[in-house]
Amino acid sequence: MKFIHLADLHLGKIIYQNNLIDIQEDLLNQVIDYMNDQDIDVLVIAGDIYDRAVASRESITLLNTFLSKLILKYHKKVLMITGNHDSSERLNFATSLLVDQGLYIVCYPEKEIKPIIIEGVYFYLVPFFKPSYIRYLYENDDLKTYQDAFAYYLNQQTFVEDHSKVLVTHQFIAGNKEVVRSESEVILSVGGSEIIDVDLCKGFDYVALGHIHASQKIKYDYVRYAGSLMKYSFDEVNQVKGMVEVTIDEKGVCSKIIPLKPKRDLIKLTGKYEAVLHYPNNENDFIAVELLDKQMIGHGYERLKEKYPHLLQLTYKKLDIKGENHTASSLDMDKNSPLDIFKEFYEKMKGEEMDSKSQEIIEELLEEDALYDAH
Ligand SMILES: [Mn+2]
Repeated sequence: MKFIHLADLHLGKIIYQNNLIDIQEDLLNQVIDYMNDQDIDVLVIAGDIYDRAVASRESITLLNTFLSKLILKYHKKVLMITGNHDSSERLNFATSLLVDQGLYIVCYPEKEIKPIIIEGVYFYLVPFFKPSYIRYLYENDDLKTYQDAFAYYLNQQTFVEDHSKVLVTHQFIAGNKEVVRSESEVILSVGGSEIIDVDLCKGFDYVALGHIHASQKIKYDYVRYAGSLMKYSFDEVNQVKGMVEVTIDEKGVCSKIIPLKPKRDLIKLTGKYEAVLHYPNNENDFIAVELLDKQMIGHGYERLKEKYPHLLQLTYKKLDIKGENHTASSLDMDKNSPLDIFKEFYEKMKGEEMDSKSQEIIEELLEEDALYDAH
């Protein structure tokens, strides 16, 4: 059988005040076209459907249209889990609506996973969870880390032995090699305690991952992040974005990325001002310009904006500055506590010290690890 593995759609995402919904809609239509052309009947979405817990009206409409087309019009099956950006409560309402037609949405980890069986392949859907949820589900207070909770959760399950099986999850699964990260991802917890060892996923024929925005395999050929639907930050400009096509047959499992072409791409242009001003193309794209000039260019932004109407960012790489550097990177991240760093940031942004009431709020948030929830 063949299926498409997508993740991190982040519908409704806004970058630099630009709503990406039209581009996302076009990309999702490309997914539908490809599935129809290639006669692929199953779509797996490994979490982060929406960009925000409170999804915008247009992103809800877009998802509804997308799912209705796939399921009601083209009779495809769609398997979905929630990611850390999604609100389980908000996606959960739809879970039973279209089950008979082939829409499976799992928003909370089930005590005992009920696999979805399609053409003899067993799909196990594990939505994003924090350790606290598994502690509550099994009344086991010993599960402290993401790794503990994930290992325990898988251990509670009985997986089929004599059939191909696919695990779908949005936890941060990593191997011994560095994972390619992006600025557009949200860190789940400070200090890397959210990382789960990929070897816990052994025994599956394919592991469909969401959460990390660069499409990549993790240690094994069959463990794969699909990556985000499109580039969501300028550090992703060199990544290939798209959908992963997975084939499972008697020969085994293979997967390949099928690139998707956005109507408007994120591009980074580097060079001296005069050169960048005369580069060909890219007038239609979202642009970050990195100038190599040593001096600031008067009205540089305005003039570049005439050439690139969707210029979003202008930085200087080699500027000679005398005196203090006021960029965020001058903050001393190593020496200070998270609270100190936040205070310094606050002062730089607001030009005044944080009052004690605000400080209390920030302390509480840091303590509860609720900074993550706010995303
Ligand atoms: Mn994401």
